[in-house]
Amino acid sequence: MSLGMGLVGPGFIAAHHLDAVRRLGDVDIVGIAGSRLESTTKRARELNAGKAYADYRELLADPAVQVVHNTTPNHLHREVSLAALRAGKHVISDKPLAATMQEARELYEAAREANLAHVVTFNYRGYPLVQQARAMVADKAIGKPVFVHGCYLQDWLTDERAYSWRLDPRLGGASSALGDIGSHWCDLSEHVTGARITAVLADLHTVVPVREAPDASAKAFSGSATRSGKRRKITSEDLASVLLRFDNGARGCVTVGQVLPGHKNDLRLEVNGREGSLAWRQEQPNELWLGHHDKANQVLTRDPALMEPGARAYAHLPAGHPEAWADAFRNVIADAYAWIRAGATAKAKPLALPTFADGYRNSLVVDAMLRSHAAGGAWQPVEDPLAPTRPTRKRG
Ligand code: SOE
Repeated sequence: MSLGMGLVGPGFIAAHHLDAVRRLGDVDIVGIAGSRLESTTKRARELNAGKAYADYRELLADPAVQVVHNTTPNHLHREVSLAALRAGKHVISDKPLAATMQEARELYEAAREANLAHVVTFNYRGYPLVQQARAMVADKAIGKPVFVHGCYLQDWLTDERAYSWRLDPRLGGASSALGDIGSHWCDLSEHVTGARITAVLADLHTVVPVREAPDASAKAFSGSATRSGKRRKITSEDLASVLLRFDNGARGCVTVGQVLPGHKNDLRLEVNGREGSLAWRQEQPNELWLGHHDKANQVLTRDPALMEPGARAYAHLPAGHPEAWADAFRNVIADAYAWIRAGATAKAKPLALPTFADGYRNSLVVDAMLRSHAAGGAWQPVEDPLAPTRPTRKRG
């Protein structure tokens, strides 16, 4: 039986959500909702996306919609996702889960009570070789991880005439680069290692402190926006360097920036263990580097025949037929719908699928980074107020 989906927030990423569900073959695109009926109608036509709703509440009231994809700007995530859960809809939300840690917590708590699927699109988990790396670390193929490092670098905000709503704290949240892309790296590092970031020391910087505001809201990767001549002061970070400590004792570091010429979507993750290393690069996603101390290093090219069974399920083409971003995105969406069809119980959740719990956890990590920088670059713990408290041992 087909499931009906509706999407709220028809911006840059919306087309990829629709593309992913189309590729599943058993999901009906019922319609989309935006902020203005006229532009939403135009967009619905462009995307061949069914009805245009004047308001997201109308979409939520439509019984044909069982799954809501929330691709609104960050400041609307809470409102739309909460309303969708309350309307009994499964929710697939764009990352970060919400604009603040408090809102993310509220969403996570609401999702936990709801018996509905709750997914946050940390889509880089959907790459077959990311799953291969995760399986190899879990199988102890590289021994105990001791160092987890990498970067997420982009250049689409290099020009001071480039602008995005992400830079406005009222729309994007207090953090810009960390919330937008650092969040992906942190999620990926925890997913691949199975370890949790427990403390951070962050140095944040705004390389471009004044930008020319656009006439209309600019899209990510769109280059310089249309000229308006209006200057706008930027307070959120476009560059960050962070030291990390993980709960398994591993140390780490990550650099994140969106004003770094030449780097398009350069996410890299390396894990060094006591017995070996592995490294993966988003822009070369069909290769996994395996490092050794006592023999020659290797490169595992994505080949279903050579991969761990769990990871193989994420590879759809034979070796030599590259799979990339849209395929990984589709894998996450496919897992989301598989979970919905399996009843959305905790037990039925596909291992690789990121939920609101992961989104909330991620917001705690980014929040600790902001606190660390505000404290002048001091170590800050990543505290989870919802974690069950351990019974305190009596002395004596
Ligand atoms: C812009 O930086 C952006 O589109 C992010 O918002 C996405 O999450 C990332 O996958 C690619 O870059």
